[in-house]
Parts: sequence; structure tokens; C-alpha cells
Amino acid sequence: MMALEAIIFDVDGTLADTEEVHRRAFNDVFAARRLGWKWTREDYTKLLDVTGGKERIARFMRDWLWRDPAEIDIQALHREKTERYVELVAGGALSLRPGVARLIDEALAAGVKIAIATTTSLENVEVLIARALGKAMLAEFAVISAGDMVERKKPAPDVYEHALAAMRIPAAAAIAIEDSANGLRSALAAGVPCIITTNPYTEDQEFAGALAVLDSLGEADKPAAASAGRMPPGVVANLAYLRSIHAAA
Ligand code: XBP
Ligand code: MG
Repeated sequence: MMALEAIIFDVDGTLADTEEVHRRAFNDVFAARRLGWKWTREDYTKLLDVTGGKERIARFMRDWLWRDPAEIDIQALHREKTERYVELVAGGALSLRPGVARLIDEALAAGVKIAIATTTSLENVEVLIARALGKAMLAEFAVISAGDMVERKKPAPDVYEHALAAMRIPAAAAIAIEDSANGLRSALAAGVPCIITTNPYTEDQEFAGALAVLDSLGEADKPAAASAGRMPPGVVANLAYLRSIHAAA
């Protein structure tokens, strides 16, 4: 049995319900450029199958519009999207999901490392953490592994492997917190045991192999429910809970 040394958080959908803000940022730049594209909530649920904004735009052009993605400068378009997203988050468009700040505090107090493994861009993570927890908290993360730092995005294991290598710990000494099937696959492919906190975009996905599937990390006065009839109900995912399910993994 290996002791728990690090908690590796996903960002989008896990730290905060970011996807509606991402969707708005995409649509804002599509409109500013008069592309005539608009992603509805329903469209976006399907488009989330592909992780990474640049990859999502390319997939949309190829498979939905039957156009060659090389027709536009996706890098430049996505840079504008990131600027818009950062502006929205800096303006207070997001707050952290229940239990996230609590668990981060508990981990730091207990000497358990905290880290990030995400598909999104580094500046998006930094603005969210700075706005929600204060700029000084950025330095408390042992590593922030972001999408463009690795070759392949989730569901590939690369971003988890990047975080583990930076912390110099084995996969079995960490636990991942994710919200999506792609994120779960990424963590498991790297050998990191994983719990899921679902959100409206991901609650119908398949989570075979997860240690637990909750609807949030929960707070003392509002425990997490098991998502969509799953076990276990009534959990407050604190450090003791994470240690116990990690030890059982
Ligand atoms: C998140 C993503 C990201 C965001 C958009 O996946 O797929 O692409 O939707 O961010 P995960 P960017 O939570 O599994 O990491 O536009 O910066 O890619
Ligand atoms: Mg996610």
C-alpha cells in the first residue's frame, strides 16, 4: 500500500464549471470574426468529445462543415478565444465548485502536494486560481501541467505523466480528480487512481474504473450525492476520505 502524496486536479469541469464560459468565449470570437458559427449547448456537449480548443475547432470544421481546417489560422483564432476567456474569468465569471477550496487547504495543511493536469491553456488555469484563491496560491501548486506542454492531450496519459515526472512520484502515490470520461481515461492510462465529480456536461458519461463517482466534492453542510444513482451517497470528500479510497485502490 502506498501513501497518498499528491492530489492532481483537472481544471475544466472539476475546479469550476468552466465550459459555459469557454463556449461563450468561442462564440464571441466567432461572432467578432463574422464566421457565422455559433455553438449551442447541445452542439458543445458533442464537441467536448474532442479535448483542446484548437483540436475542437479543427474537428468542427472537418466533420460538421466539411471544410479543410487549414483554410483558417486556428492558432490565431484560438489565441483570441483565450484572451476573451481570460477577460471573462478575470471579470468574475466563475467560482470554484463545492469542496475544492476546502480540499486544497486540507492537503496543504497535511503536506500532501497539489497539482494540476489539464487540457486547457496555462493562462486559463492561472487566471482562475488567481481570481478564486488569490495570486499567492499559484505558488502552492507543485506543478501545473497544461495542454500545450505535452504532445498528446487527454485521453492520452501525457499530461498526468508530465505532472508525475515534475513531482518525482510514482503514479500510485497520487489520486486524480476529474469530471469527464476523457479525463478518467487519461489518469488511468498514466496509472493514477481517479475519482469523478460530475457536472451537467458529463453526468451521463461512462466512468468504469473510477474509485468513486460523486456529484461534487461536497461540503460539511452539503455532502456530495452519488451521481446518477451511483454509490456512495452522502460523502464529504475530505482528505481522510481520499486517503481511504486511495488505500483501497
Ligand atoms: C477541457 C478541454 C478544454 C476546454 C477549452 O478538458 O477540453 O479544451 O474545453 O480550453 P479537460 P482550451 O477538463 O479534460 O482537461 O480552448 O484552452 O483548449
Ligand atoms: Mg475536465
